Amino acid sequence: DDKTSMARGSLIVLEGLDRSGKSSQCAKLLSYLQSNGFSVEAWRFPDRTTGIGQMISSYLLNESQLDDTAIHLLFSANRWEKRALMERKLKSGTTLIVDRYSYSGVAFSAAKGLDLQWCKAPEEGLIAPDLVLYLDIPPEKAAERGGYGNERYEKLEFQKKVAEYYYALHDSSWEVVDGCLKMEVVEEKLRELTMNCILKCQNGKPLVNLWS
Ligand code: FDM
Ligand code: MG
Repeated sequence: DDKTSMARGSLIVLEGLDRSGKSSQCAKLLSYLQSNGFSVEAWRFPDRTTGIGQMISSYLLNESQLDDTAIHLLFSANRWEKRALMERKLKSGTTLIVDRYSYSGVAFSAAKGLDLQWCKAPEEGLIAPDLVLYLDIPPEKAAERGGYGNERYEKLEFQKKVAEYYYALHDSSWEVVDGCLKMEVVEEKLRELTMNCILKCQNGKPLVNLWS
């Protein structure tokens, strides 16, 4: 019937270290897709606007302390509280460009010393991204880019560990893009990969859950 023949949107996630260019590239991709007539929204995790998101934000700003396990589960819960809306958007044909997702969730917590498999468990059942665009940049290079802010995790030694765990999580949904290339070159590559993905999803690529 008509409902099933409607083309779905794509779940496209940008991942990478702090200062890898994710947020700028998300904004560029959003306006490119909008100007080409696509139904598209930009999301980000953590979503600091919810109750859980506010707890996460105060933790990141060092205004509160939380057990590593507890904050890991809050980051995950922050995705779970958006899951139903995410599925509705995708099924109604809207593409979502998401700045960070489960891969950040696992890589950052594992870098603190939590077990990798344990970190992955609460993400199971969230919607799997159709495409993960990983902006690859050496941690030292990222640190040089105007410096980090004052949030927890924005330190070179920690970012090096995060990078190692990101590589361990790399799967078939990933496209690694050299984040050291000129901004316009990165932008063009992301556009191309995104358009391919949107077409595949429109042509019936099924929506599946993590970790597949
Ligand atoms: N972060 C982000 C996590 O530790 N776990 C998560 O699940 C997510 C989504 O939060 F340092 C970390 C990554 C980063 C910090 O992210 C805030 P932004 O993109 O700088 O707001
Ligand atoms: Mg940050």
